[in-house]
Amino acid sequence: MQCSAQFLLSALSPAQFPQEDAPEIAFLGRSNVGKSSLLNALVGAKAAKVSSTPGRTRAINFFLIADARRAPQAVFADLPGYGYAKVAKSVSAGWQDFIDPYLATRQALALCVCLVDAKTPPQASDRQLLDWLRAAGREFIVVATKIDRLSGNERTRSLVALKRALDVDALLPVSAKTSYGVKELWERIETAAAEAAIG
Ligand SMILES: Nc1nc2c(ncn2[C@@H]2O[C@H](COP(=O)(O)OP(=O)(O)OP(=O)(O)O)[C@@H](O)[C@H]2O)c(=O)[nH]1
Ligand SMILES: [Mg+2]
Repeated sequence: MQCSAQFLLSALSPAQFPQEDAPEIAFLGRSNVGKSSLLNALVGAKAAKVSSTPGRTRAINFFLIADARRAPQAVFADLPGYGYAKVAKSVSAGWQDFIDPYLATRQALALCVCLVDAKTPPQASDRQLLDWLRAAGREFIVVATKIDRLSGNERTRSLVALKRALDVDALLPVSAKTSYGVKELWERIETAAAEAAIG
């Protein structure tokens, strides 16, 4: 998809969230899983900051996505990572203060893109997030990131183990490095955004 991404704002409290006038896509996952990188791969630009220091993204960063050819516009929300031991308590406290409320009440939220690392064994924190989203009735897609780091056999094994542990039927393998799976993810995002715009 030909599109442009424009940084909108960083929010650290619900009062700072932008107006809800376009379908929103949230990127969720543990620190360092590749949220910002995947967002950049989708828009084909370095919109979101990528860092080798886990826990760098502390606010919800909102980006306005404008498709050159087609409506609707969308907003991408890059959320802070969770579940990383080295991340300061102040960051995990942020989850209760503004990320839980965001996920629970945000009307514009059309799809949660949940990222899990293809090379890391299934994590309890990922399962907890998915169970939370299921209970909240949120639509989500689970993607396995950094798939370029695994060989064919490792890939298959890892995807089977992740699916079972996370109790999901489908898992989309992606790589921000090679763009593997990025087109399929765009299709899911466009469908969710279009449905939200209509409904
Ligand atoms: N090989 C490979 N490395 C990746 C890929 N995606 C991200 N990385 C690397 O993983 C690290 C973390 O990437 P980020 O995109 O900053 O991860 P994040 O989830 O946004 O991290 P936080 O904002 O700290 O929660 C960086 O060193 C990236 O270069 C990928 O598809 N393949
Ligand atoms: Mg990030």
